[in-house]
Amino acid sequence: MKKMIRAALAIVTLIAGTVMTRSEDTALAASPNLIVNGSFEQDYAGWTLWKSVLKKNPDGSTPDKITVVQAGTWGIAANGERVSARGSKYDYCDKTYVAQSMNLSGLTFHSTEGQQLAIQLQDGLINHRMYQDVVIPAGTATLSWDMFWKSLGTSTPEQSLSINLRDPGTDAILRNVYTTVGLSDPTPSTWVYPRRGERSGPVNDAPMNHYSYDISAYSGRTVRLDVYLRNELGYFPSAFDNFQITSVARQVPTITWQAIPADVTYGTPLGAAQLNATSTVAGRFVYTPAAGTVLNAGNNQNLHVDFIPADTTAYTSASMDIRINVLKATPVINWSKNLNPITHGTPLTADQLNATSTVAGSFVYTPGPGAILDAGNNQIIHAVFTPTDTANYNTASADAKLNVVKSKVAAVAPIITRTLQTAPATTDAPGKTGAPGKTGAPGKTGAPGKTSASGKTSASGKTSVSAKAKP
Ligand SMILES: [Ca+2]
Repeated sequence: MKKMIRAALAIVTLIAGTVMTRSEDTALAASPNLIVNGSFEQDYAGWTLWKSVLKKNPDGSTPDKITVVQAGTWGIAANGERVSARGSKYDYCDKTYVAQSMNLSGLTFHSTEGQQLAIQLQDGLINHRMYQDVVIPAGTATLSWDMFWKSLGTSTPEQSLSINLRDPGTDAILRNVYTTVGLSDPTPSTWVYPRRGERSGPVNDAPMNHYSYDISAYSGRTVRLDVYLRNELGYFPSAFDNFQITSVARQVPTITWQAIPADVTYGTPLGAAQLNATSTVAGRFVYTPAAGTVLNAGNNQNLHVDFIPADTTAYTSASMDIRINVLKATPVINWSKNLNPITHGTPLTADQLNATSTVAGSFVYTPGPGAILDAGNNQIIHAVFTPTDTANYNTASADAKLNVVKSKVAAVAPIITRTLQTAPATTDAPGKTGAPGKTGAPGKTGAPGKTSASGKTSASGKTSVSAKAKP
């Protein structure tokens, strides 16, 4: 009898599997389901089944699950199949046929994807799990499935069904996606989930409900999708089909930046006029170099921006580079356009050659310091400024006008010079050398009157000497 049932099951499975494969292909083409065999068309391929008794052994150790007394069945039902209370069902966890002991006359199950669905017929004090590890690529991710459950317990803690995302390494619960009662999960679902009895449909019918949950928070990692059934009471049937995790890859945001920013002059800090990238996606921009930076003069300098989207689940980061030209700055020269007049003969000094600049450097003037300009108005003095930082500054020049005026002091000066040159005539005054009482003895020469007359008529020294030689 058992062999016949097994054979019949095998045929059903084969037929169902054939039909389902086509359906799966269609589904895969339409939606990239990341779950292997999420609709149980290949029985439990891709899934790991597990069970364990709730209570510890008397010595505190966990009972070997292999030796656990059968208290529930991980079975597969065909669409529309009715599992009777006293029927036999193949248990894919223990790999044996198990007589069912539901307190109903039976349940009719409905697949929502393909021709098969998973059923769990709890009827004893035991935990059951069904899980598989799923690699979720970066992007947005959604977990959805169809489910039926029917608690026949009398108080909620004794029977519960939860669907979790777990860490494949530690098996720790990352996220409780769904639960019928509050397990001691760290992050209870925010779902308004049905309470006991709400899933009860028509007698002996197992209607499937659809569930969907955003699990984008776990994109980019591997998670363990886990169905966990806890039963400390009695009968607790459930059914599952069409598990799907779909992912939408992150998109690259579009960044727009003016391709060629206008040239700037050295000394201009980078600001909104240059660092003005935009995106159609919300996020923030990080520029290198940052705003406020003063670039050295030079062409084709790189400006880089990194864009960090606000929604890092749906969008990738992005970056962009553009070039900018920084022109040399021309130093500002501060110098009076009209210098204070000087008097002719006054050499140029720092009083006139006093241009300044806010930039370090040196001035060369033409004419330069010490030069004496001819008298005249509006004479041009030219200044050339050479900056110390020739990499970032141009040389610069400026002109100033200077009036050089004649003065009265300057006109008298030549006369003074000539007076000094005739000084001997002054010293050989006739009164001294030609004094008749001294050089000319009145009794001998008898011509004092000539000498005296000579000294009178001429102021020259020669005249006086001549008078001496005559005796
Ligand atoms: Ca199915």
